Amino acid sequence: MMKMPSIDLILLHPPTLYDFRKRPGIHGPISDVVPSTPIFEMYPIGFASLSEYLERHGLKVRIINVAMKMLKDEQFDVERLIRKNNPVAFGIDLHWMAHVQGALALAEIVKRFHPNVPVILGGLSATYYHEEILRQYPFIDLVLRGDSTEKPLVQLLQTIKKGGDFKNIPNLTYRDGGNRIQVNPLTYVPENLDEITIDYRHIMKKVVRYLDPTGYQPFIDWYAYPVTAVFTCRGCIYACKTCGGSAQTFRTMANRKKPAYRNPKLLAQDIFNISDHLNAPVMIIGDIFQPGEEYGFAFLEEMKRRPVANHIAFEFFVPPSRAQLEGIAESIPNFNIEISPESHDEEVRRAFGRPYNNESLERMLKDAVDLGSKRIDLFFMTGLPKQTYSSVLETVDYCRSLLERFRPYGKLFPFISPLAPFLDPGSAVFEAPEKYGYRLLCRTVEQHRQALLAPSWKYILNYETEWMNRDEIVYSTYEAGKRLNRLKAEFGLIDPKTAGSVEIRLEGAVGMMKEIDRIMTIPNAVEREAALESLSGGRLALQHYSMSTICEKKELEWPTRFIRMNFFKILKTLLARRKPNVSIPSSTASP
Ligand code: B12
Ligand code: SF4
Repeated sequence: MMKMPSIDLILLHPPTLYDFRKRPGIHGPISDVVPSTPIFEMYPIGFASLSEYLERHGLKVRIINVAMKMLKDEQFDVERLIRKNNPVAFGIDLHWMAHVQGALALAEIVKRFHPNVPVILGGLSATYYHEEILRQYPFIDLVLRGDSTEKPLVQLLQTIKKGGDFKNIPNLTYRDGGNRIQVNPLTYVPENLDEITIDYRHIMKKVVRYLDPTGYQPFIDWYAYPVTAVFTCRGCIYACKTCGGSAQTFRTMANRKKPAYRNPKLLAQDIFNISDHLNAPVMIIGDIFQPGEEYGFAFLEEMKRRPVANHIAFEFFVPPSRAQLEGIAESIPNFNIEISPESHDEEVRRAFGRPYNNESLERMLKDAVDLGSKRIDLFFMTGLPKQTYSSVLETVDYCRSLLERFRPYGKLFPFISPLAPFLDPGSAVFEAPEKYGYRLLCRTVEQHRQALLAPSWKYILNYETEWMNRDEIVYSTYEAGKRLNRLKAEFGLIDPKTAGSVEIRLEGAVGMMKEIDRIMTIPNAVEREAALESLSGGRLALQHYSMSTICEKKELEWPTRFIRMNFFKILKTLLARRKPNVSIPSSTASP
């Protein structure tokens, strides 16, 4: 008799490049300002809401972060993992385009061992390329589109289990009996996020159920630095030109006409739940004032009722007013700020789509310092419209002027990183590159997949601009990184030892990139491959030069308490039965 699967859905998170443990390559500083390594081992936060929602609707779900398992254990056998698991369906994220090679490779393995088990792809990039994916890759059966797939996924799994027609499942693209691609309308687009929850208590329970802390681990250092995130929204009102999550992109790609927000009281409750269990920082994703001041202040009022000791990090899309910052300071004892001016040059910033000038940015910095922000992170980028090599370096000069001005504060951290590896599919620039001065080097899924096999991030980049070619984007990034690193040491933001090790790695990376450039000019492919294989220091050196080359990962960490987990409370939660945090707490009526 055939054994019934005990799990309905296994969600797999792939590495960017499946063979990263074998293929030499410098993936570069593409992940230096996010917690992941360049294989982007962080799974989409939506895995957590999918798992919670599906389980609440009677389905059994397991998350396996394959990228993390491969990263942690050089010998980890992916094929064995896939072979021994036999769920009703496998789900793989192709959310970030950077995972295209890894996601397809993993799907192929799944299909090889389980030809009759449906393979579902989801995420923003899968949404953008849904038809092309089903046309080109027979090992993918289904693509579930949109920024919100919780409800359609329940329907899909129930249909797979009980049998039935796929044609009534919203957001689904599939092959019919005649092998024709059917695209169901993308009609499931929730207007708010009150039914959807990211609940870390749920994840803790699953870790115990499957005895698999690595499979659920969000990024490599998470257990040492268990930073968490809460979500205000899906979608965005802004129109940054290279962003695949802009208002315009979500409209055309995900049929979202306006962002969906989470009720501010539920948002506060999400933070309280985290704070009960973890003493680490919480990042609020999405500017709390994006939905309007009323939303931001309603959230802050709620937070004021129960001040939490955790460091709370706010990201702002435009500089908040003094009154807004005062509201934060009154409600959150330890607040941190993140903002991305992208460039010091107002013309570049405007061309990118950020609607504010340096005066308002600096006014905000001053207010935040006055009001006791524990730390302020400024993010700048290379590869922007109208940005030249010298403009990139002038950004570092601007950082110097800010550091001088706020020297006594000592907690202003500038970062610079490249727009890499890919220009976001579906972004305004991706759709009309010439209009914005860009030259797109990859357009199809296959082109991106092949690009990821290149030996250095210079050759992976899917674009260049009228103002900088790939060489200039790459080497201006390293040069700016070097100068910024020195600046941080000079202003005491990092110790000389850290600065020294970053500089050594950076110089090594540049040397290795140049060596790869030389090898790439060898016309004979076999000789070229052989030369790449024999690069000095081999694969390990290449890995080494891909990590923390323009800044040290630790520089990103917000302050945290020494004991980061409340083990007693965690144990209590694991033993308790729990109601999900999806309806508005009764003690707090709507705003
Ligand atoms: C928050 C955020 C982050 C957080 C990540 C949080 C997380 N773990 O998810 C941080 C800051 C770490 C981050 C990093 C990166 N990000 Co980001 N990020 C965002 C942002 C601002 C919001 C994302 C969001 O709202 N997600 C909510 C929804 C849409 O996704 P979700 O809940 O996770 O998943 C739902 C669906 O996507 C779908 N789904 C997802 N996976 C699957 C799988 C299956 C099987 C199914 C059925 C469904 C499904 O269902 C889920 C639930 O309904 C967006 C911009 C935006 N406005 O959207 C950019 C965005 C997603 N990021 C982007 C990029 C490029 C990156 C980086 C590659 C940048 C870099 N070079 O460092 C890294 C990758 C990091 C990694 N994987 O390790 C691009 C992606 C473009 C593209 N198509 O490739 C975006 C669109 C815009 C941007 N440029 O920032 N990011
Ligand atoms: S980069 Fe701009 S458009 Fe994209 S999510 Fe951030 S604010 Fe919105």
